[in-house]
Amino acid sequence: MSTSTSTDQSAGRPVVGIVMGSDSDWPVMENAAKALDEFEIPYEVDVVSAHRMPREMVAYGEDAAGRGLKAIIAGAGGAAHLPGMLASVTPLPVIGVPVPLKYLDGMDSLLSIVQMPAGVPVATVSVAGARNAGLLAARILAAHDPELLDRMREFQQELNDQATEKGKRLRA
Ligand code: RP5
Repeated sequence: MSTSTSTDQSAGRPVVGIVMGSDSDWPVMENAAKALDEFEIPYEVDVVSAHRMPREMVAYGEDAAGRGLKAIIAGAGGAAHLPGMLASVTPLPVIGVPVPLKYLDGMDSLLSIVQMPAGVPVATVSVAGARNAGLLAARILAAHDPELLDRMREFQQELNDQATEKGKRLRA
């Protein structure tokens, strides 16, 4: 896992932060990075553990908007407090990714992330749903970026075409 990187395709400053509680989360979280790569969205990657490095975690959340980030994707497993704690200290949209661990099939991670108190939203994707987290971040950015919006429409058309083709093959 690389830290504080932007994509190869884009030399721009990171606009999405991908953070996780441990480097052991990376096999799941790299799918968020791959989705952002597909849309040439610059991002940064880091380990920011809510429990093992709480002061750094608060600093990351507090500084994120000022550093130019527009959204944060946060993944964690088990007692997964990272997305919610980041959402409590940043005004940016936070997308939470429940990472499944050895026990409980990710239910512990999911429930830790999704059950946020009113006023502190986290957009929670499915267990191990880091690809959708990346795509959701792309949509958030696309709302203010007509070019990115067009690319998202193209992507949706590709999904449509692929599904249609699969139906055709089944019917043949
Ligand atoms: C969580 O504890 C991390 O997000 C990770 O999913 C889990 C286990 O971390 P390691 O013990 O593998 O570093 O905070």
